[in-house]
Amino acid sequence: MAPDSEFANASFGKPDFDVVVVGSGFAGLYLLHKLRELGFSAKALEAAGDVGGTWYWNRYPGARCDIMSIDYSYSFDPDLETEWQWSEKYATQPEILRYLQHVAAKHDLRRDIAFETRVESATWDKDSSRWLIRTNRGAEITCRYYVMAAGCLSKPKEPEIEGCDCFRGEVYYTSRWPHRGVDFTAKRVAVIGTGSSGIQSIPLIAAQAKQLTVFQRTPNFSIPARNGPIPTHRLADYEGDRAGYRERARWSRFGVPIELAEIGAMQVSEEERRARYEAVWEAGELVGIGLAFNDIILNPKSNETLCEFIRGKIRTIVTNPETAEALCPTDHYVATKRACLDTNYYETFNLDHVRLVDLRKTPLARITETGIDTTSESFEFDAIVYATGFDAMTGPIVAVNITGRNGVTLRNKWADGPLSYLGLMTTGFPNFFAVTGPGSPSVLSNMTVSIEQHVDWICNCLKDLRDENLEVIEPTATAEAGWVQHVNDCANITLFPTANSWYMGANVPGKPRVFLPYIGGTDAYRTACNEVVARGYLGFVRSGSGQRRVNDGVIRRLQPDVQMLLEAMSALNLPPLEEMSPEAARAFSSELSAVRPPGPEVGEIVDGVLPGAGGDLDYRLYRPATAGPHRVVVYFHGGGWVLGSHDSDDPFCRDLCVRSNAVFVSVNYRHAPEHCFPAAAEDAFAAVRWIADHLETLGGVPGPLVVCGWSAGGNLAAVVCQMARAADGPAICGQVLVTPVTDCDFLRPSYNENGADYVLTKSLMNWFWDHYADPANRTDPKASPLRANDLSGLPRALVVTAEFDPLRDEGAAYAEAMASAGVEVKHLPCRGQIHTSLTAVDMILSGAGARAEISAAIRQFFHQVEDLVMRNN
Ligand code: N01
Repeated sequence: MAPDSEFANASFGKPDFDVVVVGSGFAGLYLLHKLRELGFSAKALEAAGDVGGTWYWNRYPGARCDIMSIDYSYSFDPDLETEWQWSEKYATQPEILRYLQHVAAKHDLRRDIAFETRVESATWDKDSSRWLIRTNRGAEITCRYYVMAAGCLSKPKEPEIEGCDCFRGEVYYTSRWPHRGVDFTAKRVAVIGTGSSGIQSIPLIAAQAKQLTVFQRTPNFSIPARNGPIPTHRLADYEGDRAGYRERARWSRFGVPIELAEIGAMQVSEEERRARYEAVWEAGELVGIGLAFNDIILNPKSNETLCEFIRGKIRTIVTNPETAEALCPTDHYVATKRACLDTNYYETFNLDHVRLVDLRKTPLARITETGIDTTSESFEFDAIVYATGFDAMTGPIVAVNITGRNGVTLRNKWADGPLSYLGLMTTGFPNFFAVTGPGSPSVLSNMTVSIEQHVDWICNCLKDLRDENLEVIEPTATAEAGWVQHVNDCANITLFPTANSWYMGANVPGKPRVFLPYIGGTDAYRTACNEVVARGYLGFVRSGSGQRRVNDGVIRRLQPDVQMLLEAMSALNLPPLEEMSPEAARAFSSELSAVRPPGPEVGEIVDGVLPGAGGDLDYRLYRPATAGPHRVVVYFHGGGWVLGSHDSDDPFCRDLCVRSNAVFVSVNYRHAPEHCFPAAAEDAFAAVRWIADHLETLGGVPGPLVVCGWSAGGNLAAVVCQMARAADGPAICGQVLVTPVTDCDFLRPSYNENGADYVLTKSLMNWFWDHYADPANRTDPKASPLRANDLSGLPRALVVTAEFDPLRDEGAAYAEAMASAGVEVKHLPCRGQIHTSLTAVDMILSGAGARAEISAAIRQFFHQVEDLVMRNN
């Protein structure tokens, strides 16, 4: 190790090093190499006695990678790819450690690593713009940039079991396994914990021990690794074009270049579903689990089919039915806790000397001098193995006492959960970086790919600072808050937050329940990081040499699924509707509608015809599956008065029908340009009148209606309310206007901000208006309801607007105007949504919250009526 005197000059002049790196695992080694290459002076501080990080400490029997070896390796050194041959599909810990030792030796990295040196504190000194690092060896080191590359799973979690210290036999932790190895021959052994470490080690411990007892609190999903030679097709793919293979990995969802499924689990027959799951089971690849279908981590029903498939396998393998049942996970969706790859894990429980103790049934009471007591039994052991996991992601970072500007510690700043920009930096801690920190894909990706991306980004950032004569970089508070929001938005459309996993911090008592990694994908993440740089380090303040460059902003403002949809649409290069004839545009939008998910099942769908203002109009009625009669909502579809029909918003109507438990009658109306203003408005009003008169025939409850509409349909719903007020009926108890057209004026800011990029464009709105109404008619309140002289006395309203919609401001203006006129109005602005996204049921999952609020409002409108009736009786 390096002598401490090396750091003696700490507080004079130049810092001791440009960069201090903590850790010498995959991340620390590459960082050191890259920094050197760029001419930065750097020192790595490592608590262990040698390189390897995770693979230095986790030496328990059976420890292997669970991403294929060829993928779980560096790509920065092309020679390494040919000079190192992996012996197995999943390399063992000793082989991975040898690989890292080889890399360290090849690039002569050890000379810049201080081993057995644990960083205890790091303090930012604003006057000198330097970090002061203190180690357990009493050394003080100064550096300009401080990088934590200490791994995500490197701080073991306390077992939190009473009596841990009093056991007199042998005690082992999978995360700190003795280098000499352990011989369990003829011993009675206990293993506590059935995560990846337990699942990998249990079969090998069982192979040696006289008796093995596994204490399981929560069963985990595991699939057979089918270890052996690297599959030939994959090897051929890799060896055929190594550079291309690596590049595909970099731009893949999880850092492994495999094909993503394009279909949901519920969209295929049971036979096909089973066939795909069998293929996953046979392939023995962790990333394959979530890729059998594209909605495994999104849709509970889809996920449950895979859960049940794996449970079926467990029941087939494990011969004792009670043990099999105890091994079947039922408390979480598959993949929401890190799933495992195993070799003979479930088979091990068929051995006579192996026993499973289900701690859910008989909880662990305490560790005794001779063994373990559960609430119902006392066990005696020669050895206890703790495979109880880690204080993941944040644990290793806040284990160091890091103090940033104004004396704020990172531990305090992150007390309610980590706050970071891109998972790389955190506001208030200038020049401090984390590799694969919380808020980055890290543990949800192939770590080696994510590590290389982070190291490259950090090193390029330092180089850019140097090239621009700058020294200090720090994210802005806005950028950080925006990224944290985006990380949560990504997590919240998945099933991940439902599990008590270490991803959620749920395994450590008292740790805040926050989803720690970024689930948006390594590809999307890389794009965001690159974009930040391309936009002049958006979201950062950079300073030095008398300069201060502030580039405040948020890198991702759209909801993640909306962003993905826009990217997919942009890749399709769809022709603009406004360049088509109305007939062609109608045909085209019908084609698009045909491929969308169908929406939920309703009790009944009835198609019918009702008399409009100028002839018969089609309608489609959606009835809830619950016992009727139900209250009735009249719905008007979107489509700029030109496109669409009574069934064109089918998934949206189904969804609202189920959620609000009301009958929805979606009514067609005459379209422009064949029938211009005011045909649509008159039809809409005629339909509401007819429905009000036929409520009982339609299976509805007599009484007031709610009217609802989206876009141009929202316009009609608003207009109908004004017409009903003027005509003194029919009775309407609520109006729901979803991203409505309320005015013909294009001058509001949202038209400029959102007029080009978010599906509904300014030019398309022009096209719609041009077809619908002559300029002279557009200011008529029946076309522009915002223009009505008097908005008082209108029904209660919910107005829903989308942040990235040209119509946003006119919707908001209508809500405001009605409220000023005394109407009870709720305005629901939807962050990160576009004009078309709220109706995209089962495609835009982030819109589900808004649809829940719409339905709640509808229920509320009807409740208010019922309350009134009750009071009057
Ligand atoms: O830790 P874990 P791990 N009483 O947290 C149980 C990576 N990894 O070391 O779920 C009783 O998953 C706990 O029970 P519960 C991989 O990402 C990769 O196994 O909290 N039981 C659980 O069963 C992995 O996810 C590989 O109810 C207690 C277990 O201990 C991550 O590291 C190999 C308990 C802990 O499981 C962590 O895996 C190994 C208590 N007081 C690890 N406290 C590869 O294959 C905890 N438990 C690459």
